[in-house]
Amino acid sequence: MCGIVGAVAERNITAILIEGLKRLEYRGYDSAGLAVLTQDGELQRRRRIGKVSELEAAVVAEPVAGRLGIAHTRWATHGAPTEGNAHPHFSGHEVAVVHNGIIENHEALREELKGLGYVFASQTDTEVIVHLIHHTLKSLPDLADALKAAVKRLHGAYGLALISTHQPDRLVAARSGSPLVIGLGLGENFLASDQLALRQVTDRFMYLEEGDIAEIRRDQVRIWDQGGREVQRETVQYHEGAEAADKGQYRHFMLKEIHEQPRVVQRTLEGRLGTDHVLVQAFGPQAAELFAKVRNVQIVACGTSYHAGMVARYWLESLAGIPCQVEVASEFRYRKVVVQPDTLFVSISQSGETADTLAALRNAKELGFLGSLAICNVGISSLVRESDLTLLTLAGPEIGVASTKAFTTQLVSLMLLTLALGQVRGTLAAGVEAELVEELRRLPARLGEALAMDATVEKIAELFADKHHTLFLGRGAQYPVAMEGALKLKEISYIHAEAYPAGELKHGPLALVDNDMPVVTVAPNNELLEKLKSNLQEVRARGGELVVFADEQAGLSNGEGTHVIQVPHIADALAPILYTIPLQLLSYYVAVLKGTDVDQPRNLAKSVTVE
Ligand code: HGA
Repeated sequence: MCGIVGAVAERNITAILIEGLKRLEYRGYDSAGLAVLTQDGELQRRRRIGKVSELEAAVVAEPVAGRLGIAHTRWATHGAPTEGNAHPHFSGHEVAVVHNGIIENHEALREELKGLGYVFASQTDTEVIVHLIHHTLKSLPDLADALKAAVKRLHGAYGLALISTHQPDRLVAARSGSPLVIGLGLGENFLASDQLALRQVTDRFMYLEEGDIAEIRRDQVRIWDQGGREVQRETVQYHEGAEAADKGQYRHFMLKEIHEQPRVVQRTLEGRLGTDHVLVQAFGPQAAELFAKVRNVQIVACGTSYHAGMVARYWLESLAGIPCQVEVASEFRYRKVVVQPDTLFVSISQSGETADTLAALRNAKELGFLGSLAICNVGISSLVRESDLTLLTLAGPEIGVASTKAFTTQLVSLMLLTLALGQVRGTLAAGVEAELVEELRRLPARLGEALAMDATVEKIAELFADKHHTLFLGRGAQYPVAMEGALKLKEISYIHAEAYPAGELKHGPLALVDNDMPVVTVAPNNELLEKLKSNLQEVRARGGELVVFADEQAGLSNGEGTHVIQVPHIADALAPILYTIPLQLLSYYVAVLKGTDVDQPRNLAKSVTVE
């Protein structure tokens, strides 16, 4: 996905821009470029398709130096990945822009600007921004003023940065739906879409908020909020340990990664939501065309990713009315598969190098699928390179072998896919997309509330420490959540755990229930609640001890042998994401009590690149 870096300093900033882009490479991209204002007051640009190293080589071959500049790694949404479509884009060799996100009304703006005499050099939506600014500068000569006026015309999502030959001492930036952070130096300042890009030059950061406009000079930063009021944003000092390679205040990577979920879910949503709908182009330039033809979905994945796919099946069929099949990759790749016409092949993998999933994708290419989509956490992985479309989960590096934040960001991505397919196919019920987009925006805060259950779950974990077997029950889309809960417990505490759809209990597993076998249940407040309550009675009647994670409005309370832990209320469709959190915490605390190697459980590896 795109990255932005900008700098204003008293030294040459070209190397800083390139180093910043390199640090964002993990996000995946197809081309890179930079624009620098030279000492002669000229805008000079270098762009290359492929890696940042290609861009670097271009700069070595034809050096460019200056004290003000912007740079970008592009992941195409509008227009093919060509050098001409790579950012920065120019208007009149006076203004340059880099942009992350999607301008939804670019066609109308393009026509309007063509009418004003502007000639377009690329197929991108981004180019309308730079001509619009150029035009606005004629009546509002200050770059920040022009940006404030111009963003009112932009619909969609953006994080953008601009420089102009007329105000060579500053860069300006705007954030709406795509993150931006200012890096504060001594007599020099920087901008980036992720603070990771700037850590070689500073450890002090100022995060822009939604709707903010910033003017960044060497010795001054000014910010205006959505309402146009000048505001101060807090300066945050970066401490080593706040990032992936360090556990920081946490005892294990797994606990740290569980607690990162509100932030990474937020990041996975950024730039992908319009006012009341999902931005279909976030899946790639050909997404809308391809999605319009999809009549079936085949999901293939392994382990935790397979459980995410199982949840998506409930969503795709119940919300978008699109038939969906889900299969573990190691089975799919070796059996003779009958492919329904117009089926989209969706693979899900944290690393994008999972051998079975990759092999399944390669087989799928021979089988007549309509196209392929990868949902993946690593932008430069084989799975991403070999799929037609990609949606990256922006979970950041996951170190704990037992997957946590990768799973919840996969779920979020699959909900975006459900809404995008339903939108393009016109199969969503009225109002559903707007309502779920609103709920998705609230999701990071709700996950934060669920994390506040930490201490309660830690206490309940004691019940499991001396047990050898556990059952997990769920119904509907919570059944795969129960499967994921059981997998987590198995993986890190080595307690045997099985998940069943609650209705299956009486068809066999009930025979196992006694007071030595705790039964964990996820019980959101939906139409299946009453049925679930009967299933719980069946367990209690056999002396089984119940641990129930229940909606605060579910009307379930503690009783003998029944431990009810209240979970904040949430829209039913998103409940699988929220209920995952207490189950992750439960397995974590049970493992800690048992003293196992939480982050590197025996016999397991993080990225399963072998068959
Ligand atoms: N829409 C712009 C920027 C794409 C982007 O943000 N990708 O992550 C383009 O296609 O150039």
